[in-house]
Amino acid sequence: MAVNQLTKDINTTCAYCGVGCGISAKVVDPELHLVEIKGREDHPANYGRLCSKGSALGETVSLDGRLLYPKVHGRQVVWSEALDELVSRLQETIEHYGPDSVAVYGSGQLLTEDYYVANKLMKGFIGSANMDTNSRLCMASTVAGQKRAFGSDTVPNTYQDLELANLLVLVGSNTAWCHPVLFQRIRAMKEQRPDMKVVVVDPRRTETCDIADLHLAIKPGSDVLLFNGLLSWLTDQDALDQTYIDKYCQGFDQALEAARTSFSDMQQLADVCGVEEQALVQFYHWFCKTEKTVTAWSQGVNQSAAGTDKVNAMINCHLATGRIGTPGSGPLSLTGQPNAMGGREVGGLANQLAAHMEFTPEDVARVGRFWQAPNMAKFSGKTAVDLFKSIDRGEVRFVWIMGTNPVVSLPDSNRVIKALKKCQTVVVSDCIEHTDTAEFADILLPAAPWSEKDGTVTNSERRISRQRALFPLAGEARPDWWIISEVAGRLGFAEAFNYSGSADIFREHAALSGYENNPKGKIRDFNIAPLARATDSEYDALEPFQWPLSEDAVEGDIDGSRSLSVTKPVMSNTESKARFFKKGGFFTQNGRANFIATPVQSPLNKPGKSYPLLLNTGRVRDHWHTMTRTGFSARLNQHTDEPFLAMHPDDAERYRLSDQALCQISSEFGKAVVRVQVSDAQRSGEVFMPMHWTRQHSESGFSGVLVNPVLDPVSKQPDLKFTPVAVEPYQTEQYGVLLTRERLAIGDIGYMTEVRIENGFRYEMAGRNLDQLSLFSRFKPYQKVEYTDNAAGERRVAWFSDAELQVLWITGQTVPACDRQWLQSWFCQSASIEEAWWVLAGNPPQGEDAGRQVCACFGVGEKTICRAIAEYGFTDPVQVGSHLKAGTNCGSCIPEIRGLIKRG
Ligand SMILES: Nc1nc2c(c(=O)[nH]1)N[C@H]1C(S)=C(S)[C@@H](COP(=O)(O)OP(=O)(O)OC[C@H]3O[C@@H](n4cnc5c(=O)[nH]c(N)nc54)[C@H](O)[C@@H]3O)O[C@H]1N2
Ligand SMILES: Nc1nc2c(c(=O)[nH]1)N[C@H]1C(S)=C(S)[C@@H](COP(=O)(O)OP(=O)(O)OC[C@H]3O[C@@H](n4cnc5c(=O)[nH]c(N)nc54)[C@H](O)[C@@H]3O)O[C@H]1N2
Ligand code: SF4
Ligand SMILES: [Mo]
Repeated sequence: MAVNQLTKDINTTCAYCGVGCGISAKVVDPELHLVEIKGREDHPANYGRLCSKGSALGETVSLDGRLLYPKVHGRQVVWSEALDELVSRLQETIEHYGPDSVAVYGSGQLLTEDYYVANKLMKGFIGSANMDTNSRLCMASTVAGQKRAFGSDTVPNTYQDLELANLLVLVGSNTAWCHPVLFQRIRAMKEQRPDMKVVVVDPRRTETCDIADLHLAIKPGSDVLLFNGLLSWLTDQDALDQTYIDKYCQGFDQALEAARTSFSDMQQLADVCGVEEQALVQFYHWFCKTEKTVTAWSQGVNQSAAGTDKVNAMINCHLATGRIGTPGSGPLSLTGQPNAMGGREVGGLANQLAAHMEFTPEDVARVGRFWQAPNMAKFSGKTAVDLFKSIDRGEVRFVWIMGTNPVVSLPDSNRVIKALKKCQTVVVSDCIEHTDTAEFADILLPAAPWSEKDGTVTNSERRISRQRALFPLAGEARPDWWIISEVAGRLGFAEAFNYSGSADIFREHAALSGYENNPKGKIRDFNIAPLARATDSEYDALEPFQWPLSEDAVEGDIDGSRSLSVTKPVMSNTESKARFFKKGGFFTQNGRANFIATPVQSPLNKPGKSYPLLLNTGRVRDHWHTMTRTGFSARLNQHTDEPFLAMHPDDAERYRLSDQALCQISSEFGKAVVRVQVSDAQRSGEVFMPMHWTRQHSESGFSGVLVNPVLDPVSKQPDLKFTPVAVEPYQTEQYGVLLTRERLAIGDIGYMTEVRIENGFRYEMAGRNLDQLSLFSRFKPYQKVEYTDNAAGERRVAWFSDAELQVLWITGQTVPACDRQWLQSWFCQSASIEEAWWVLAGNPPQGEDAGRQVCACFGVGEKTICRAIAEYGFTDPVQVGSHLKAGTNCGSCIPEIRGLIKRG
């Protein structure tokens, strides 16, 4: 692998979300893994912008926590031993129980090249389609919905359309926090064109509502009805594009019939959706009148028992108005993971073959011919949730988990744990040594992380970008494609997996995309065939480009330019033209789009007497999934430092809970303990919990144990946003906050969350006899200063070495009300024991208290911002920025600053 030289700017792509921002990285010190990260000015996804997570990538590339050597049953081994063990177990399982007794569970965080090889091995050579991915939890409903409507999994529009639209409808998407750079682009455009309208459809009032002209806080799950109502309204208002419908579509009447019968009148529709009739009419009116309308969506749509129908109900409205694939209008799914789209292109889902092909006899034969595969799988395999159920039932006996942490991210985690405990062979490829899933691995393989691997990823607008290594491979870490190819070689398929590098794999992937894909056969949307000729150096120099790139594409299938220069395709493939379906050209049998009838189904699992509240789960601004990266950055830990349950003030009162108290949440599936966040951004009766915390950081604070494994019947995507739960106060005796310089294993004490801070860790704890925990004995070598207030039941202890505070322990019968940010700053300065009383006071002298961090880039706290607002009477985040710098770099915190201004 080519390792890029010191001081040279390396163009790569962000490791996080599906926006796919271009990064320009400069390695400052390869030994210390120091790198400077900047947004790439000429990357069409971000034009130089980055969000708080992207900007902090440099803080997550150290060797801290890394898995650097293969392990078999916890014992470090050399690669050949690990691979031989893996292969002999795999062969034995297949021999005894057949190919369907083994499975691979992959991830939208693998690079396209890794993904391609894994899929080829399973579906072409092992002969089972039991290869699914965490995209099943993420994008499966969109894939299914687009296939039903367009005949293919095609995203018709581009990011530019978000800026060109006069009406932007954001459905089930917290864009401000989850696709922050797109949010910045939208906000910038809205500031330029104040007439542009933004409608947010989300049961919660999220930070995204900061730019909303209208927020429809609908009842969870009522999106299908909302868009059925819209289709009916568009028809009544004569707002249909009859020519588009007649010429390019089919099934309109059935879809309209289903839409009309799903409600009786506007009032009833508004009631069921849980919004004011007037607000509903406003939304419908804007949609009717605005030619340039984009509907963009994410997990509030996909992760639902009606996810596929939600997708189709929205697409129906775009087809009916002919608003698709034109500048500023169309449906646009915002994908989550950096390479969710690349995974779809190589067929990572169990019901897909490679290069957007299906399990039809023709496609199976075609892919088999191309791969010269001896054992083509002929039918779809097991999908994520069912796959783990099959493991639990003993049907699947060998599972290889790559780049995902299913113990945390799948619903009903307790069942996943039970399944993994039972499974005969669990192989885990990961970059991090300790994850909740790796705990169950028989064989643990060190994969190369973002900063050490080379390949390509595809973002939400079909743009393929190169990811490039910044550092050499650390320890014995290897790229995933290499690991998989070594296994394939040992299984006897060396010839078909004889890759010299990622360029080799990419060429094969590109060739398959164009294989028998021409006007004489059935045309497929995904085509990058010209890149099959790219040389290694052309691949190395590849600039971001949008697919399709085809030499013999057919008129009408896309509306774009076909000229191509492999090294500079971005320059020639003009962005504004890279759209699908303006003039039909759908990938169905007869080329017409399908309207899909979407009758409203009632949920299987509703809140009731035992579990009266509805649990919604999702993301916070500065954490990524199961925290295997963001958990290592002190800066990113400060914005939301503990898992929480957000609830409406009425519910808090009803269940005797106050802000910051601990509560116990239970569902039919499990229990969790987290802190209460009282918030009128929640609808009453609904609570929200972040998905990020795991047993590595919070024994009791993880949501996967609670979430029900209810699936969408079409896409098999789990409904991660709709679980009935009950809450009650968490009864305990003592609370404590512990600051240490070393990481400690606290164990299960009731409630514990670990927060990474500058030069150390903070532990928030609750339980019994906390003072007697054995871990305190390790601080004996230090000098101790102690203060006890028996009346208040409080104890404060500080341990010092010569010139530093080493440990601080504050405990009491209530949550210690000390200023955590300020206390943590003592770890960043020298301190002598004479200063102990300052520290033990727990709070800074008046006026210095910064409060919870809001701006991650410049470390500006909430209280500092509030003081400036009060003192100077600021009315706009720009004024706050010019005074404190807060919000002037990545801008991710601007909605929160505006919220603080509003609060006064
Ligand atoms: N900061 C951060 N950004 C990320 C990620 C991350 O972990 N952290 N992960 C990335 C990934 S993989 C993904 S998939 C995306 C996800 O991006 P988003 O989908 O934007 O994020 P979520 O928080 O999962 O859910 C979005 C919203 O759906 C709402 N919702 C819940 N139920 C319903 C409903 O019935 N209808 C409607 N209309 N809305 C509903 C929730 O209240 C929530 O605000 O984010 C990506 N970006
Ligand atoms: N309750 C609830 N659950 C959810 C969601 C929700 O909204 N609510 N959202 C769902 C969604 S949309 C998603 S996308 C999933 C995400 O859930 P997961 O995929 O389980 O979460 P990650 O933390 O991203 O896990 C990625 C793992 O791969 C490792 N890794 C990173 N890069 C590489 C690599 O190149 N190779 C290998 N081999 N390993 C690598 C990381 O260290 C990490 O352990 O969670 C889903 N689960
Ligand atoms: S929006 Fe932020 S997290 Fe997403 S790709 Fe861009 S910089 Fe990375
Ligand atoms: Mo996702």
